[in-house]
Amino acid sequence: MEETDQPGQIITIERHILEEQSSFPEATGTLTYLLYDIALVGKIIASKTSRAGLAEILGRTGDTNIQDEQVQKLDRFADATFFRMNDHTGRVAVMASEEHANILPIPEKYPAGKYVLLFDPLDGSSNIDYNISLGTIFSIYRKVSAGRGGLEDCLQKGRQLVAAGYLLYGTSTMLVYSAGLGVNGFTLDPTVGEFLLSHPAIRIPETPQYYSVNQGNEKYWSKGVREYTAWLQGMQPGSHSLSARYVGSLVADFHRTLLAGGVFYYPADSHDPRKPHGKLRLLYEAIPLAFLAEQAGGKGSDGSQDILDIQPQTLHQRIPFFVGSRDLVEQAETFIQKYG
Ligand code: AFP
Repeated sequence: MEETDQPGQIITIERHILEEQSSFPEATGTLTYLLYDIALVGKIIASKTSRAGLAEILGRTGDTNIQDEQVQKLDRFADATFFRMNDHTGRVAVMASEEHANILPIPEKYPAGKYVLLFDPLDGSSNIDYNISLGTIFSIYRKVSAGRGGLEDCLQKGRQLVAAGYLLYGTSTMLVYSAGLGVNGFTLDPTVGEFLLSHPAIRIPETPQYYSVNQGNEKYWSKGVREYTAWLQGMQPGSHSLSARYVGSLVADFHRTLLAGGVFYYPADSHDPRKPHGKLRLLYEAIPLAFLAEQAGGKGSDGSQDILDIQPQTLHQRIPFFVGSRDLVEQAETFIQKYG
């Protein structure tokens, strides 16, 4: 038995990341430090979200972001914190945020590093006023361009990911990440301010429990998606009979899907001209979560191909997204192929 597997051992995130680093003999430690930086950003955002009910940060700024959604103050804080904590370290070459139209270059006065950092700083922010879980999603790639880092570095396929993960600000704050060696989850112990390994080697359970979709949009779905949903509900012989759960906060819905088994989907709203490709973003949401799903034995798809094989075209591209237990995601592909 490895030292880290002994019952009663307390594994901090630092220790875990460092131990994983030893599996990569060529590692310089830069990624390790970058992951620490992200864990620290998560603690800072968590300290704010836990006070989100207080008047000082409630309410909207009145501006809209690049997706035409209302920006709330907490989003701004999370976005600025993510950038500021990573702009000067010499580890990152370029960043891109769901909140900004264009890439975020590293200021000239700081050295540019070898990694590319993409983030959705505070996902599910329309839920802030209702005290519902929020999340931060991040992806890390290697810089592929010759310069200090540009658009080309941000538009890489999911197959090129070095690491990805999310922070979930729920009843506890969790950090779940994978650097390609499986998925591990850490829970923040607020009394000591440290993330401790609570969910080692996460695998999506064999038996799925829930399907998760905004069924209010059913009128917009294609026949394939409607038939698939009926199949998930057990309305066809031999099919599953799953319960429905939907928070409307992607990280929370994905986290439950990862731990309980099942499928989350935000399909194309084929009959709604406002959302022909669904709502979720390929770069900031679908790719990192598909990567985590695959690392946990599951899969992510747009309904016809693996999300990780899709070449992103633009920073804010939206995509239909099915993620979770592999067989359920493949069933979605089968239904969509058959009925459209
Ligand atoms: P907000 O950040 O505007 O709350 O959007 C959250 C989100 O992008 C994602 O977290 C949810 O899965 C999805 O939207 C929910 O969208 P619907 O409200 O259309 O179901």
